[in-house]
Amino acid sequence: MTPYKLILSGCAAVLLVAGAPAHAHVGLEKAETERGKSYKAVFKIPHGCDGSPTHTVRVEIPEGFIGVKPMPKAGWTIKTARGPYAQSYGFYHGPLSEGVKQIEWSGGELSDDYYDEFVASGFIAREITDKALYFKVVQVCAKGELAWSEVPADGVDAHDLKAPAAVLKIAAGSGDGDGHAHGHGDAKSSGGKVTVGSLAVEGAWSRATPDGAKVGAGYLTIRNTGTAADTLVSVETPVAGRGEIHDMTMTDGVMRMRRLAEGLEIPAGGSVELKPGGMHLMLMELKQPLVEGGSVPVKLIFKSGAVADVTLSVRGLGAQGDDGGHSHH
Ligand SMILES: [Cu+2]
Repeated sequence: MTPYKLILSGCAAVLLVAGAPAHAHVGLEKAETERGKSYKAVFKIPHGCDGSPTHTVRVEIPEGFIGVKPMPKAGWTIKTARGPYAQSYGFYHGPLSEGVKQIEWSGGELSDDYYDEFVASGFIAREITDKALYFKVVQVCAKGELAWSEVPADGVDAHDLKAPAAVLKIAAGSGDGDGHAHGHGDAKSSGGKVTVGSLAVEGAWSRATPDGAKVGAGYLTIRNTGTAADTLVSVETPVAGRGEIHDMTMTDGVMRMRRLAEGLEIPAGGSVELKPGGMHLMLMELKQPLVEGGSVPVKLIFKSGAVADVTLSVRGLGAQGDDGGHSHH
């Protein structure tokens, strides 16, 4: 297949003419990402349709790219079409089962001599198993249109295609699926202690990280004054790509960390202390170093739906946790 050139002749007769000259393809600025991450899709439109200016750009959102929002663009009108997803996906604050499936920017005038970009942001669902997502893009011009819609069959190199869809490669990454349903409780904070329902979080701190470090840790104590157990299921923070709940164990004299995939249970009437050498919050893919004297906002999400917004105060590099901040009774 080659890009179709639509020629409107006379009243309504439409003629399809194959064989337009080879063109630079519509592509994505960042062509690879990971599951379980937000992704900004920047579509690069390199030219018009065989000399004719582009006035509409229409993008099909592939299954698995969820929570999608188009970026407004001066001089262009946005239209979106929403619909159900093939399945429900874990999203920040609860499962998501529908959303934007198509975006259309129209009413613009992009000369064939110019280059422009169209942007949509969203999230790559953790649940997908695809190695690539294909975005079919249609460019409608004053005269004719180009349909970038070819998806390579297994084993076919995308370079052999005449009008390939924009491709986003999905690296293995962090897609180990914890799509929990999250709800919000009413959290109260007072003097370093945060209570939400029958849960209380206190003594929250972190340790400064050396320049270039990719991970940080968080320590705190969670008390459950209720009559039912609850489980800390996930951790979110703006300073890191993702948060995990870890345990540390000594095996044959070697300290090992492991992710608590099922979360961390806080027994009814009991408490759990996260401290150096034991259980801890792990902040992965740090976006900035943690600086002594600073603070790190962290969202603790529990199975019951309770959400505690906690602040970790950052101590020095060598801090071991015995220098205050804990309340032992
Ligand atoms: Cu860890």
